[in-house]
Amino acid sequence: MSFKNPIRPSEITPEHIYNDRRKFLKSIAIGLGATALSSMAFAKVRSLDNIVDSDLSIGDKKTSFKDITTYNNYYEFGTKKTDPSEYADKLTTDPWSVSIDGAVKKNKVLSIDEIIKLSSLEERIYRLRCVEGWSMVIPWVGIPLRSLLKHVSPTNNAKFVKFTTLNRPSEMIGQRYKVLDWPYVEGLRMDEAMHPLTILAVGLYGKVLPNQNGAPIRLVVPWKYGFKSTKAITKISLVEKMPETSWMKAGPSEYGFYANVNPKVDHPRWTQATEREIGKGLFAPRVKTKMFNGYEKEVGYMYKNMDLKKYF
Ligand SMILES: Nc1nc2c(c(=O)[nH]1)N[C@H]1C(S)=C(S)[C@@H](COP(=O)(O)O)O[C@H]1N2
Ligand SMILES: [Mo]
Repeated sequence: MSFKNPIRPSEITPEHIYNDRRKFLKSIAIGLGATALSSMAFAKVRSLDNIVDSDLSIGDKKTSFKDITTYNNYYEFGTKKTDPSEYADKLTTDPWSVSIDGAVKKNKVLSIDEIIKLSSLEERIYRLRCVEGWSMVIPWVGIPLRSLLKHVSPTNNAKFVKFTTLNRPSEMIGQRYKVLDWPYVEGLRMDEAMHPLTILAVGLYGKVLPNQNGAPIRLVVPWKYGFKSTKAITKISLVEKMPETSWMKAGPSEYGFYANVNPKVDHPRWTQATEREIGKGLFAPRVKTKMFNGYEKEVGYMYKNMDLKKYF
């Protein structure tokens, strides 16, 4: 399956024109006053410049851009791996805003640009391990989720973070079928959300995130199965009770809230001890899955006294 429309205006416009245009838009915005700035749709001219390398990247060989963008799980566009790359270009990602509410000092609605400005953009190379038993190594571009959460000042009642994906069946053709309870909902415990490894990704391979990978903004939690990494986020709520996620509703005995990568706890229908690396060919031997996807040292403390067979 071919990758239909990866090119964004920011990539096809020569850099100086693009920068001038950006300055121009900014000057209009200033002319209109500060409030206009936040409501203007900057997403199209957004560039991912000044990306810094992160110490938290892994050194593994990256999966190709083609594989990362044509082998996807994104049920809003269908359940086949090639459906997202085929149908996700229909999604309008501009304008876009993310609302943040619940147990925070003040509710906020932020544009992608405003979110990006909360912290420096980092390249984070992470292995994405899908619960289905395959993995990829992806160079994400994003900011730590904790930068955004600190910005909204969570109150003491914030125990969990609930993420909600866009609900727009007119553009997300898979939402016309009730394969999951739409909109897609996921969640993290507060300490997991605040962990430095947890990021909001807005790009990959140095470019603006392709729609099939969750544009304009998606979560990435590298020690958890891929389904925790909510795509096309429109709402982030800080809540007191553990949110019931779409996957828990779909199959409570198969998909738990925690979803930590764990080679010792099998899925009821298949093993989690090994994984197939996408891009290595069908005959390449499966590799051993690592506890917490290789981050036991960094994240193990959060689950110290928990029975991981029970809290899977
Ligand atoms: N909104 C939404 N987010 C989603 C999914 C989905 O179906 N809908 N699938 C998840 C699953 S199962 C995986 S493995 C990853 C895949 O991310 P990628 O396609 O960018 O590799 O996205 C996750 N995020
Ligand atoms: Mo997955």
